[in-house]
Amino acid sequence: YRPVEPIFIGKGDDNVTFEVPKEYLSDRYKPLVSDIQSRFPGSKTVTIRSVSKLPDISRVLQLDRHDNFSLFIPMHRELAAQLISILMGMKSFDDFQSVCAYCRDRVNPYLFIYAMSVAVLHRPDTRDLQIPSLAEIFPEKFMDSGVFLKAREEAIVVPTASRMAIEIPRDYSASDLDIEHRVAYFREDIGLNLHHWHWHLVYPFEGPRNIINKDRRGELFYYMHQQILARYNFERISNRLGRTKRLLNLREEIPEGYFPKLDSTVASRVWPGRHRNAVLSDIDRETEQLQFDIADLERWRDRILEAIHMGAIITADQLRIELDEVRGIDILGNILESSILSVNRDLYGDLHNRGHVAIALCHDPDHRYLENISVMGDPTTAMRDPIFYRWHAMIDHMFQEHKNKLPQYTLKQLSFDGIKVNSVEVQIQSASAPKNEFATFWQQNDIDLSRGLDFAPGGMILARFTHLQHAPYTYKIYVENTGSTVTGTVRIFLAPKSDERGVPFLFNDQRILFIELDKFVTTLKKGNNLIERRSIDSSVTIPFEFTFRNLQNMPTTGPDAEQWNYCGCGWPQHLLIPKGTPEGLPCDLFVMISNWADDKVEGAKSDVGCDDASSYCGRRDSMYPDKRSMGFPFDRRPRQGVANLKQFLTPNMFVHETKIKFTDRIIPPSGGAFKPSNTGGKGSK
Ligand code: CUO
Repeated sequence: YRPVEPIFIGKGDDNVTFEVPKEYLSDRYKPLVSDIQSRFPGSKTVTIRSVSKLPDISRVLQLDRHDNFSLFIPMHRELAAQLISILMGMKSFDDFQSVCAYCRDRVNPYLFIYAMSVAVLHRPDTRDLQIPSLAEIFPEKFMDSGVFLKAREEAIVVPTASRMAIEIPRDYSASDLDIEHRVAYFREDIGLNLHHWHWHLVYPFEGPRNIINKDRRGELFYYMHQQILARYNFERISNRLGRTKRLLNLREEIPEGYFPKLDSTVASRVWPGRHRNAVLSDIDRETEQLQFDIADLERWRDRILEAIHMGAIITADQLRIELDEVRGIDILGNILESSILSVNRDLYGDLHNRGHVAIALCHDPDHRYLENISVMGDPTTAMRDPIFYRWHAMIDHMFQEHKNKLPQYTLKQLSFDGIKVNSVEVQIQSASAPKNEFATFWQQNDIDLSRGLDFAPGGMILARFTHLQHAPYTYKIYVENTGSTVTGTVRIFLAPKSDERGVPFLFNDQRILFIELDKFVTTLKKGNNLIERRSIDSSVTIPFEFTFRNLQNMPTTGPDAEQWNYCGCGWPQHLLIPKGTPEGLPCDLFVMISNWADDKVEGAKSDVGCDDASSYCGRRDSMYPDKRSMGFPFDRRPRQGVANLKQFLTPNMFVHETKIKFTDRIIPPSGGAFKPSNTGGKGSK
């Protein structure tokens, strides 16, 4: 049973078959067992033993194997939650593996992989199992469907040793007639979409409460998506586009169309597109037991805004809870998303999730054409569509309304007595490169499709994709400490200096465009200190090998393997720096050192095996490792009298003008699949 193999055997070893108990086989396959076994001669056999009592999965089977699956559709996520509970409830690893094998050929594949991935991620006995990259299990969700026809031809005709990588065209989803296409390289980036899928895998909004209830998950929902928007707007400004506009009027035509060119092999359908000027409608689809109106979305939005402006929400038990500066954003995040931690789903509804659904089904709101969800209905694909950012801009604005009501940070809260940042430098790894200039360009890399495409005669089939990349660099931060030895948190951010018209930003507009580049703790001795930090060590990103989980190079079992799973969540290193412009996009590089004594979190574990991307993804089994509000110090309006960034600065902060210079050249893959040409890896410190 090859389709099961990639889940549990991480080495890309095709010679493994799973021998499942006969009663597990579906009726269709029972007579074919010996024939199937004979197709894999000499393979290693893993015997699955039967569990004493098979769980009842009849409800989970209500989603047909050939339907699409959307986490945003309540019925689907309820089924997923049920399967997650079943898998989490298996007492031993053997039982868990056994029930997975039982479900594998019965349950909808998308639903199965999602529920199983959540379970693997959260079960204590499966942490050392490696989940292959979703881009390998379901490559159809990440690239132009045209690639698969070519891959089939290559697999069938050409012997493995002579195969060539199949290039994924760079401009396959639209032409330059659509100005939004200028940022398609970002929206359709494989690593970016993998990050989003992983984030939602680590932070599901429905399922067993012990899985959902992670420290500050509501706040992280706000912050991670706020940073997505800031980064998207940075890319837009790099490409002479205006910042994304909120989707304010839900009854107006939506000017942005999107045609993804993705096929679903599971659902045997192409993913629907959305033509220009589409209009949202009330949704009433019996098969998915899905019925809600645009008026519901408007009502929820207005109720939440009213709560924000009143500064308090009403719980289901009619209690009033203040949206204060410590817990307010977290409560609001769970309400707005919404997750099962929402304190009152009856009153505040399910705004963000249902918005995804209304957009994802606007081409067939009553199911008359038997069409499936579009890309907005799936966290794996949603970020491809320009409307994702407009919808999230609307959601983010609501969060900002709350933030605007909070007290401004005082000078005391922002300062760090005795600490002065004297200078900051950025240097890319090239002796001839000018200081304080980031360098971006295109890079090609390969991904193995053979796990997700079950072609005979098998073997590796590479797809070659082109993505944005930057030259690795080092920060040098010069700090003076007039007191005794202290510990500080270094916070590094970057924002464009000017808006889409070339007009310098006012602080209050620029602050929400600052993207976090790094955050780390360091010791500052008395006197002068030089802090050096490499871009590849960023607390925001995961290295290229984590994004694509290079199966050849990765541990498959043991404690080392554990971190690879959780670490699938993280901004891709290759997108750490936005594209910039050929002449060099002027930016403000901001560095702040805050007092770790005020930042540290009692109970935050420091050695949890996966701390590569904690800024956006948190830390496994640990409190979020920074007590300050996420986005600090840019998450609130500035104190009175601060109009620009310079006026905002206290001595423990420093701003340096930098440029991002983009060169329109493509660096080819540096020999074989997955090898990053210049990103290194955190393990190589
Ligand atoms: Cu991540 Cu709308 O939440 O997609």
